[in-house]
Amino acid sequence: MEHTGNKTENTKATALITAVHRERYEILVEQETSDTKLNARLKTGVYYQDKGGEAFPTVGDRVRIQTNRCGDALILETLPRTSVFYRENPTPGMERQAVAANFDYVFLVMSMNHDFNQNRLDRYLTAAWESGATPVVILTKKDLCEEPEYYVNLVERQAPGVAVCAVSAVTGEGMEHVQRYLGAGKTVVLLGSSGVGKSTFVNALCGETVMDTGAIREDDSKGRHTTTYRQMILLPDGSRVIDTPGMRVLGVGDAKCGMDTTFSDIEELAQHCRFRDCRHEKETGCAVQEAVRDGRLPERRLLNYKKLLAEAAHAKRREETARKKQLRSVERKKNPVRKKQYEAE
Ligand SMILES: Nc1nc2c(ncn2[C@@H]2O[C@H](COP(=O)(O)OP(=O)(O)OP(=O)(O)O)[C@@H](O)[C@H]2O)c(=O)[nH]1
Ligand SMILES: [Mg+2]
Repeated sequence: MEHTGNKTENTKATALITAVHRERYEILVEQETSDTKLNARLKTGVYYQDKGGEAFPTVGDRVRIQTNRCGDALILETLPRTSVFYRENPTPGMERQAVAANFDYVFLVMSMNHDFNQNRLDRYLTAAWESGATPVVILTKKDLCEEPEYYVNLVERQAPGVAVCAVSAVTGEGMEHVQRYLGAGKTVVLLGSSGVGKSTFVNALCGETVMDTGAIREDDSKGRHTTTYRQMILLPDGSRVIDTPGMRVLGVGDAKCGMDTTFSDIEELAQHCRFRDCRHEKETGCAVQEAVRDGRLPERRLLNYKKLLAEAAHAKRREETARKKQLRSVERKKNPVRKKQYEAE
């Protein structure tokens, strides 16, 4: 740690966020000899006055901290991210929040039972490409599935080029295929609905029970939200896995890049539409509708594309409004004259 030498003998360092609770963060201060686990809180003056929701630290973030002699740690700054997932802020008008950061791979976890859903896979893929990391589809519960190849083929056709691994975390079958995405310095984040087996998968990777798991409902395979907060688990081989609570609905955000990659087939067809601003409804010369008519493009896929596109546009508008509001609020706090003007407006 770098000694600042001031009166309170504070020291500054960088740390990794390993879990987020309501207002408490679990952090790991990486040091030459051994890593230290600490609890930390945000420096309110920095986060609540100057920065918006996006900058609030999340699991996987590297942060600059300050510690005092008692071992209390204050988070001063979130360092730039290489990849990140966001979700809409539950408070209307507030900027979106980061869910996980700085991962290399996104493991999209679906079980080969009632949970399997192609529209959800599109949504997950869009969010994964948008995050800046590489998606890998993990199909779980192979030991319970009579025809795993059926599901593998469906994913391969829907997401050409995306790796698919069919595994059983209970028997260990297929787990060896996952190893190529792990290793010292690698970070993966798991995404998937409650009950698909994310935590069981983490335990299998770890070789011991580090996460609680819970039984699913027999009739529809739905889980019971056993994992309640995001947590990073350090595997014996030096890789890091972020387990998340089951998210059935994951927003795609302003997902231009994610949409382009996930629906590259539709984007490619759209190049051949007669009108550049074709909405692929009833326009003459629409190459996308033509592909639906002659069976080259499943109608389900086009409908889902339009749905996610509309969602992305809505998210973009929402974000722009929230960002303007945040800017005004920062300016108001920093500039008392403007503050008076705002109050008068
Ligand atoms: N047979 C079998 N059961 C599995 C497998 N993976 C998970 N399960 C079971 O599925 C149920 C749900 O597993 P969890 O690991 O708790 O699921 P989760 O995705 O972490 O769920 P949340 O924490 O609620 O998001 C448990 O009863 C597990 O034992 C598998 O590969 N084979
Ligand atoms: Mg879990």
